Order: sequence, then structure tokens, then C-alpha cells
Amino acid sequence: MSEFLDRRAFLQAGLRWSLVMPALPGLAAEGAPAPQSTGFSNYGQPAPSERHVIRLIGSNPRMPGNGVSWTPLEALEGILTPSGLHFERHHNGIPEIDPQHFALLIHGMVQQPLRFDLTDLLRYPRQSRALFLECGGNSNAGWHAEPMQKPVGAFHGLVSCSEWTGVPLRLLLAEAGIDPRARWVIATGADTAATEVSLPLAKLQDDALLALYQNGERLRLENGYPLRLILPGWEGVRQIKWLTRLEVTDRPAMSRNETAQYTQLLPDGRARQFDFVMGPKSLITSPSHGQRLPGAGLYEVSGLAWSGHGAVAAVDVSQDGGRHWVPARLEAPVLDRCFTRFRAAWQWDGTPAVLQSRVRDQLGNLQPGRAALIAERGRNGYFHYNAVVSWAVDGDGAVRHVYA
Ligand SMILES: Nc1nc2c(c(=O)[nH]1)N[C@H]1C(S)=C(S)[C@@H](COP(=O)(O)O)O[C@H]1N2
Ligand SMILES: [Mo]
Repeated sequence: MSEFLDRRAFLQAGLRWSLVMPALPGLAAEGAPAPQSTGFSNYGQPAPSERHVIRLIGSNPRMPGNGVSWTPLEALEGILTPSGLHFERHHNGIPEIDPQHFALLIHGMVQQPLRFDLTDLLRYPRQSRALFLECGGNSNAGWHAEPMQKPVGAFHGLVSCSEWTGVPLRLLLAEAGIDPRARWVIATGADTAATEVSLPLAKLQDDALLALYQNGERLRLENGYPLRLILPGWEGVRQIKWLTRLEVTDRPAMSRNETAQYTQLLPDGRARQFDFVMGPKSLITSPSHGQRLPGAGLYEVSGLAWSGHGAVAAVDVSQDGGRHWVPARLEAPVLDRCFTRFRAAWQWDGTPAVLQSRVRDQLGNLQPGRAALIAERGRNGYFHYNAVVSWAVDGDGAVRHVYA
């Protein structure tokens, strides 16, 4: 019988595996050439045999500046995304900004318009936070009538998680002196004004970060160098890269990315606008689509969970398509609006199974099943797809995406 086991059973089995090791003929295969030795390098790269772990690019050659690249979530472990594998979403290419000539302007309904260059910004107090960043269009293939057969990253990989370091925006807003009648801020990046977005002032005065650093080093060009907005838990499109302008106003701009795009048509014909927070979501990354279990036995089922509302409270896993659930183990640290890694020991008996995960966040929001999400949002959805993901494990160990 297939079943989820206590972690201790898994560790005991693991100890048995390691006992087999000394009996193997040395560490390298017989006849393998002695490893080559290389020198120091100024900036490290992945090991040569790991260079197949890359972002997949999806862009239209006729509009090369507009497109995405996906994080290969199935190939990664832990909770942080290496900067070179952070997903990308550009609407108008990547501007290469000369940091000497960069400036951020805060103007509009303020007592004192302010201009900051990078040397100014680098003098302010900083804060670091590990946060997920997810495109509102992530997982949109979940709305398709048939389950898409692609690896996790090519399906759900418009989400990544980095440690961002920068200046709390509220400090600069306070310095500018906000007009009490102001309610919104319009943020613009250096790529084009067509990407501007409207943001409620309250969020910017709460936990918004002007990020200068990503995973300890200055931002990568493609992720917004030299300055980007970070809005914990909110959809990616609001987190303007190459940020140059914040205009304080009393009304939203009604720009393209908050009217024609990133809104959600509902079954009754109305649309949801300014749906900022990314809902609770989880998925099993191992095993997942395209992998093959070599045979019956013990496996560690593992995956990622996150919620734009707060920290992950619990993740349950199922092996029978959601009829029965058991709690997975959450691995520390479990942080507010950050990826959380979950793990569960699974004994597979070699018969077909359907693996699922389901997250509940600290405010009690539960990740919906696919049928429940469609009942609420209809069949014309594109953005904010966060339903439970199902992987069928066939008798031969092959793993495919199914709707269950
Ligand atoms: N200036 C600017 N900011 C932008 C975008 C853009 O095209 N231009 N794309 C947005 C979208 S839709 C997303 S999902 C995130 C992606 O951030 P990343 O490329 O660092 O992953 O940036 C947002 N900020
Ligand atoms: Mo996005």
C-alpha cells in the first residue's frame, strides 16, 4: 500500500542506503579520468555539468523586448532562487542605466519634491527581506481545458524568491511630506511610461522597499538595476524595475497594465481591477512532470508554498487526488511572504497515484481546488491562477500533469 510515513521511517531507510556506499568500488567510476584542476575565478559559475539548469525563454521574435523567462523550479532546492535564474518579465526590453546618471524623483502632491541619485540612496538605513516575487500571469496554463505537459518551471516558473535589500520607501515619502488628500502613487520605470502602475499610498507607507541589492549583490540588470520597487506579497507587475519616478496623486492613472491587462474578467461580465495580493499557492517540485520514479520504494515528496497575505501556516499532501490529506513538514525558516519548503516521506507501492499539495496561510486562506477556482472565476481567466496542482504517478513511475 502507498502511504505517507513518519519522517523517522524515512531517515532509517536513508541510513540503510548510506551503508551500501562503502561497498561501491571507490567514489569515481572505474576507468574514469582523473578530474581536471582549474584555478581561481573572479566570479563563480555553476559547475560545467550543471549548466543545463537554465531559464527557458518565451519571447516573440517580432517583439523581442516583450516576453518572459521562467525559473526552473524543478531543478532547485531550498527556498532562494539564484539571481541568474530569477524569472524575467519585460514589456519593453532591458534599459542599461548608467548609475552615474540615475535619479529617482518623488513629486506630485508633496510639500517638497525630491530628487535622489544613487549616492544619496546608498546613505539611507537599509532593510533586508527574503520575499517571493510572482507575476500575476504565472500558472495561466492552468486555465487551459487540457493539462499542459511541461516541467514545473515552464508552467509555474514566473515566481522566484530572493533576499532583497534596500531603503524602506516610507522614509523618503515622509521626507517629501505627503499631502493629506493624496491616496495613490504612480510609479514609472526607465524602460517606458507604458509600464507605469498606480499604487495605493498606504502600501507604500507600510512595507514597500526600494531595492538596491538582490541576494547580497547589487541588483541584476534584468531584475531592475540600479533600483526597483519591492511590494511584499503583491503581483509582480506592480514592482516597477529601473524605477525613476514616483508621482503622488489622489487618483489612479488607469494605465494599460491595470485596465487592458492584469484585470480579471468574472463570469457575470464584470472585471476585478487592482487585485494586488497573490493568493496562497503550493506545488510539489519533486516528483513532478517529466520525472520518472525508478521503482516502488521510499521517496521524499518536496515542494514550495507561499502566500501574498502572510506566512505559510500549514501544507497538506495527498496521494489519492485529494480524498485524504496528511500534513507535510514545513522546513525552517518559515517567513512572511517568502517561499516555504515542505517535505513528506512517501512509500510508493508501484501502483498509480495522484500527488497533490494544498497550503493554508496564517490568515486562514486556503489554496482552492481547480473546480472551486473555476466555479468562482469562470472559464475566461488568465491572471491569478492558484489552484491545487496534481501530478499523476503512473505504474511505470512516469509523472504527468493531470486535473483531479
Ligand atoms: N519598468 C518595468 N517594471 C516592471 C516590468 C516591466 O516590463 N518594466 N514588468 C513587471 C512585471 S509584469 C513583473 S511580473 C515583474 C517581473 O520582475 P522580474 O523580471 O525581476 O522577475 O516586474 C514588473 N516590473
Ligand atoms: Mo507580470
